[in-house]
Amino acid sequence: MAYFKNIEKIKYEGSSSTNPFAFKYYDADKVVAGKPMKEHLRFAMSYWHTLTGEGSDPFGGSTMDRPWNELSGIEKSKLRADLGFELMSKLGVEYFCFHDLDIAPEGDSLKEKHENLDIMVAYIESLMKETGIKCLWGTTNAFTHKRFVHGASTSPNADVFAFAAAQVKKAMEITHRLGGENYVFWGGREGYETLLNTDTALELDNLARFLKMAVDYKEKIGFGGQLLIEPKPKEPTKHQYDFDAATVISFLIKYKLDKHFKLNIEANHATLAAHTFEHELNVSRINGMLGSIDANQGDPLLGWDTDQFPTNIYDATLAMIEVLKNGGLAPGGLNFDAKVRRGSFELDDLVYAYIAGMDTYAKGLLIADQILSEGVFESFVADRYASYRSGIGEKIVKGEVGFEELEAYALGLKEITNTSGRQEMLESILNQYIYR
Ligand code: XLS
Ligand code: NI
Ligand code: NI
Repeated sequence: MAYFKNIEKIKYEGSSSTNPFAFKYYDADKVVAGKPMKEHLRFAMSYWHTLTGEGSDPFGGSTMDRPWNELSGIEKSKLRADLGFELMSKLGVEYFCFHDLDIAPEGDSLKEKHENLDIMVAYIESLMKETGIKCLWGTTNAFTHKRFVHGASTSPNADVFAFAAAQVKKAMEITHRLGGENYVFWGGREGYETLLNTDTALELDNLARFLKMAVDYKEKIGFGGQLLIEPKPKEPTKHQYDFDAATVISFLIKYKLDKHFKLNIEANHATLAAHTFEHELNVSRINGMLGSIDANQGDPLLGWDTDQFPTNIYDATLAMIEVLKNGGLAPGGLNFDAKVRRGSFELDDLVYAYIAGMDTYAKGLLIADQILSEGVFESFVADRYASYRSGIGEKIVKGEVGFEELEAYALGLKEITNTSGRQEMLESILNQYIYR
């Protein structure tokens, strides 16, 4: 059955098209920097925001007009899956990402939860076969249910730690069965509200113990997917342990887990951490840890994770520069961890939202490719650091001098001359690339 009745497969029509149901920049098979756009971007649908989000906020309930509104149980889950796969097929989105709780009803016990998952995994498997759509990553929802009120692997209650372990075990098994290319750990409620009731040292050790168990189990079942951690500084807890890329990387190194994980960077989480998105991508990339992206955007006037569809070309361009420099994202990809606004409650709004997000990143990719192939910024940067390629700078880089030699050198200096950073000139060149 078709739920998007009046919508055919969305096609690329070019930037002058006025058809709202067409791509203006995303041309899946167009070759850019040596490979088709779709291989650079590896777009994924977020199961939760797209299929289970209801549009509620702290002041009001559901607004979304969805064909499953009157249904419950497995029937509801199946309808959601059908609609999701129709949407992805029509958009040409080749991957999806999911939490265990998104695809099947929770049930009254862990056993029932597992059984519901098995039914839905078989169902989704058949839709994947029919459509050729693949799983980018799976994850676990260990934050919605009240048992996770104080966290999951960082809960003070060992029973909760055990329950979360059972949940991740199962979620990893089903991700493996669905051919998932990655498995994500977003902290959920792994953080704290007040030091007055918290043993942070034990909680962090437990978080590391939990991740080590996940690595061991992954190896045991032969799951070849990449493990990813998704940093976020706050929300739902005031202090999330996985604050930002730098914090997560040093945590992983401290607990000797760094060889087993990469990072899934979310744009809105970067801005909540008071960083730019490109900063978080850059920190991950230069440490060899950039694994995947949750592409969304926040609202500069609101201080929470609004998870909006990305429409800012400037940000997408700077992000795609990092992705290209990273040599791509695979086996990661670009997941739209984004939801339509509460007022955009019709099914067509989902289509408009994905078109907007996909076009934004496609345009970002095209601009980033031009920037990198012309090398303007790179040659500026290379010149700026020229002092480290000869003379005293070269000796510093090669480790040939220490404080004594540097003092002797500095004593001989007459005057130190700096050159301008030319920020405004560079920003103006960037605008030229974006607007030309
Ligand atoms: C929440 C996170 C979440 C993860 C998956 O803020 O972004 O959606 O991506 O658990
Ligand atoms: Ni996310
Ligand atoms: Ni988020």
